[in-house]
Amino acid sequence: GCGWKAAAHAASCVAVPAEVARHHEHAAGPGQCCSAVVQAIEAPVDAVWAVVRRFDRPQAYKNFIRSCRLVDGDGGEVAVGSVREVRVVSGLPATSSRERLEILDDERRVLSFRVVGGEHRLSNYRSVTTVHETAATGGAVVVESYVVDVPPGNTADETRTFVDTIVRCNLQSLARTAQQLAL
Ligand code: A9S
Repeated sequence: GCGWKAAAHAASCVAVPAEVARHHEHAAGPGQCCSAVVQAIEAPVDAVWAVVRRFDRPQAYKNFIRSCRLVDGDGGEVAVGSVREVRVVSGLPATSSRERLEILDDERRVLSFRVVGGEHRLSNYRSVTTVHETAATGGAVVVESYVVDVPPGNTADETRTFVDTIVRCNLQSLARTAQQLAL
């Protein structure tokens, strides 16, 4: 599967435990594609994780998201199984996305969600985000991998280019947000 390469890349900069790297090994089925993006961040790992872990506040760093609300929340408590509905800024081939929290591991700093609905072209999108400490510099490395259906009329390469661009923007914005937080 893919994603593994990015995890291996991260593992060469930081010590990524095998049980965390394993989360990035996606099996893309027929008609699907997957990829991963790695971002180094000059902020403490706790500051980065504090932003990433807020499943109810993706707009804190994802600039394509205009608003977010929890659906079926247990009084707003975020837990595995929580579903959020995000509204998207204009200019994208999308208006909304409904996403379910699959993994929230504060100890290993792993978050994963799955797209379960909405008005967009990324059916069955699932991503895994892990945050790692860089021992030498006191900074962090984030690895985000995903698998998604290739939309009708597009190629796997086009889909990866589109999604990689969004994920890279998100992680660059995450870097700025976490660095601000750490000041
Ligand atoms: O939100 C993420 O973590 C990652 C991605 C790739 C989100 C993509 C998106 O939310 C849009 C930005 C709206 C683009 C979805 C689900 C579909 C899009 O077309």
